[in-house]
Amino acid sequence: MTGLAHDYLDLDSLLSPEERALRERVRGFVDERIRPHIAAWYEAAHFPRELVPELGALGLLGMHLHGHGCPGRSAVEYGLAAMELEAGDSGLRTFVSVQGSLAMSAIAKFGSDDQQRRWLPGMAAGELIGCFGLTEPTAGSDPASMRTTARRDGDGWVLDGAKRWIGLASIADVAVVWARTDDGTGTIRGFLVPTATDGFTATPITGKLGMRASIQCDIALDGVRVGDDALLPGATGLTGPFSCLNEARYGIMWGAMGAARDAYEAALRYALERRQFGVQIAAFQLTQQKLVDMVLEIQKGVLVALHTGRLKDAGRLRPQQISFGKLNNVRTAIAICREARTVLGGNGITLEHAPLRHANNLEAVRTYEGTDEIHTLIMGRSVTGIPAFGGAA
Ligand code: TGC
Ligand code: FAD
Repeated sequence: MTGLAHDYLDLDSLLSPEERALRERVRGFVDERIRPHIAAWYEAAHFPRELVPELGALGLLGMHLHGHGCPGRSAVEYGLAAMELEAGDSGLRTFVSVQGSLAMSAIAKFGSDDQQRRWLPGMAAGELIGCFGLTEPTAGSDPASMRTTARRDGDGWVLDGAKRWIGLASIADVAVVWARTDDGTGTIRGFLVPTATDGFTATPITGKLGMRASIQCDIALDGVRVGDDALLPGATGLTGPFSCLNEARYGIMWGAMGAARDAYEAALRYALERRQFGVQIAAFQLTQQKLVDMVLEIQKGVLVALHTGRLKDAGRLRPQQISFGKLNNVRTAIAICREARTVLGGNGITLEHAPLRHANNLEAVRTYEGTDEIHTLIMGRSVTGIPAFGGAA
């Protein structure tokens, strides 16, 4: 292994000392608290809930939000943290993403002062957990077709419907639920539903072939009665939830490169040790081509993420530009992880090595927060001016 093996173009030189220091802190946490246990957690389909307060203490929950106990770090720092966490496992990055970018973002962007005071400090500390319910059994890529309703009832609201694939719901204290109101226009609004409310049930989805060290649930909303103080006052229409998706999609473009880097490094280490036909397999031209292709794509993907982060920190990032990084980096990361698995031969099929675990996780990552197809169509609409989502688009 040479000096160029880990950062070929010296992209580190594009980071400030503070950014590098934060990255090293998260990397150290992943090495110490996640790496030694992740294979066992993954096999047992176990989410290590005990890490949640530690993630809070590290300042990783709602880390780019300001006020109410949130750390107020930059978008680039958030991205670097996401990259390190996902080098450990996508399940841990997705926890931080759902808690910080989705649930906390919704409260920070659209909540009242009272709502922010009630929920954000505890969520930033990891004492309270939030989830974000947009997707439904029959409304995935097309949230505009959601059927969950919010009916005015005296001073409050009654929610009825179902949500599917909702991260953390069974361990959450509060659910951000998006529902169609009966105000005559059917406008979509967001509600902060304490999960202990009668009629709210979350059931973990089992049998997953990826994202096993994390929790996703079916939610049933059966006459869930909440007060008017549960309504997020600042969000009207789909722009509300979509603005939160922007935050999560941004983090994902960094995270995917973390998984890819970890898979590449596993392949490189193995190729330098493993011998066949009397030589290290790293001495085969075909193996070197695989490793070099990985280096090319990881470095390009990190550059895309870093540039996107700098645009975000400058307040110049447009949602359509986030689709570039989400689509490119996740698609690329899956290809890298699968190629890395081939370098490991049969041993790569086991949980002893990370690449196939990462690839399986990334199947979920490429699906949530907008599938490859949806981000292609968002970019296609931006390039041509023509929506091609089908239906009434
Ligand atoms: P469309 O007509 O395009 O837009 C409706 C309104 O929303 C506005 N808007 C946005 N605002 C902010 N950010 C964005 N990215 C926005 N995209 C659209 C838009 O301007 C419009 O506003 P207004 O005022 O004119 O009404 O909406 P559409 O219904 O045609 O949908 C377009 C499409 C397909 C792009 C959208 O539905 C979509 O993105 N679908 C994908 C769904 C998705 O990503 N779901 C994610 C669920 S959460 C999750 O997966 C968590 S994973 C865990 C983790 O993050 O780790
Ligand atoms: P569908 O929308 O049914 O898509 C099926 C296929 O059809 C896909 O290939 C899709 O790209 C394609 N397709 C759909 N529309 C078009 C089109 N117009 N043109 C071309 N192709 C199209 N949701 C939440 O709200 N909160 C969460 O916390 C959350 N966490 C998740 C965690 C995991 C692990 C997973 C797997 C999902 C999670 N989701 C969450 C849901 C996720 O956002 C949806 O799975 C995703 O939006 C896709 O919806 P769908 O699964 O219903 O697929």
